[in-house]
Amino acid sequence: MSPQTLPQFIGGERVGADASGESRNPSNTDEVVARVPAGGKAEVDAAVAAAKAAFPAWSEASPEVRFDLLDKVGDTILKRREEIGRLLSREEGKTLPEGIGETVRAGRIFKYFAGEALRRHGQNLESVRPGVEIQTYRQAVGVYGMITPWNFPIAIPAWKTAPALAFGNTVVLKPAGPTPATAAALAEIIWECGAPAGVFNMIFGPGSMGAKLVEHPDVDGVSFTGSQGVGAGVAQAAVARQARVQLEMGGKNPLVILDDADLDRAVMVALDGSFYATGQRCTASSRLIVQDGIHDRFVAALAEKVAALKVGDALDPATQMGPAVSEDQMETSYRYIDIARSEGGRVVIGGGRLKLETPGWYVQPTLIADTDKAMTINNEEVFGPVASTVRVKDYDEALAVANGGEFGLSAGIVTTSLKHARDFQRRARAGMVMVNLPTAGVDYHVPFGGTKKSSYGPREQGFAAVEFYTQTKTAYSWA
Ligand code: UN1
Repeated sequence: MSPQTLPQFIGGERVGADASGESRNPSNTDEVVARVPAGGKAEVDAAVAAAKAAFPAWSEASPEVRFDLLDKVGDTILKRREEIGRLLSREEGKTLPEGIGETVRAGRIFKYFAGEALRRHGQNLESVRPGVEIQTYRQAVGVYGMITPWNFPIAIPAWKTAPALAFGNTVVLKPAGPTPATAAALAEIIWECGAPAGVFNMIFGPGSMGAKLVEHPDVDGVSFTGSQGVGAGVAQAAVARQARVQLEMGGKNPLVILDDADLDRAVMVALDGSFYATGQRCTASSRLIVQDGIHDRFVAALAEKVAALKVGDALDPATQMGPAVSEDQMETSYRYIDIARSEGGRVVIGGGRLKLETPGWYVQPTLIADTDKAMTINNEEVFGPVASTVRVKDYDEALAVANGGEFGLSAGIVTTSLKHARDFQRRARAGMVMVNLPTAGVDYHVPFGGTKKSSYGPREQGFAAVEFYTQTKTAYSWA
């Protein structure tokens, strides 16, 4: 398949296809998926100016106009799920069912936020003073700058863009380097479905371009999903000029398995949470905290399933786990496996390099047992198919270990005890808690986000998104 050449999407014009960058198929690295223009400050300035110029008309358009656009975008994505899902899997490396599943999720997100555009978000209140009435409005904020990661190359752009547009804002989105073609497919659809010029812009370029976007004085709000290190800098730059900012970053998500757990359920939950999507989810279960009595049976049963996982080309129907997205990510996994070994972890399964017939960034799914909560492997995010186990004596110790560390995105427990499940729901220091479910794989119509260093600012998604993408105005009147 010959590579696509992508343009910049700025103010209704497809411009600047100089094609100096590229994305590759991680399942077969000989294959270039797309050639990408390398933008810089000029593209950021042009896109922000276009978004700013489009804001007054878009924010004052009837909510029905915004409903129609988002609903149509959602329908179009759903209709083209096979084709876009295939492109996504070819470019990102998740399996085809995962690629199609993510595409469907993106379509559903647009349809959800189409509805949000029409819903009542303001209030009428009585004043404490006679004759005075109060109304609150939820008003659009302005131009949003968005920086999105490669691991959900259509769903994350969707869950930032759809609410921004639904509530009357305009958007400049910079997608991640490894997955530009998938992001561009979304841009094409938003434009084809009739977004007025400047309402939605997408620009491609290096990380420094993202920094320019965050620093731009006409960008009123910034939404970022990516690594904790980059996120901290994004927040600093945004706060320095009092722009709104929201960050979604890493996780080191614990999955607690208690002695009373159903073993099959525990294994299924851990396998999905740790290894599906090649472990490249900020919500992945990477710390398996296992009670003494079930520990050995659980590790043996999980190892058996991990060993049987078929790793291969993302588009091969037999594949159960695709490659890492890039050479860097592959090397990161192997580096952390080495560190875990050197600190005393026991590699139960995987751990070696994986060479298949096609040249790809394949990683052996790896389970490391006998690790201590203080080890590097239990404190730093790997973002690959690597999980470690920590043995604990009882629920209290499990909760304490789960709550350790810098992150607090998602936390899970597998148990048949209502008492422990409820207690964990209340006391796990995480933004999302899962009982007998994987830590990863969330619904699209409810809030998403974490505590501690996992997240910053208002929650994303579902009914929470209105907080970040609108500003409240309180109006008083006397007549
Ligand atoms: C999920 O677990 O379904 O980057 C979504 C990530 C998260 C999204 C996870 N922001 O992995």
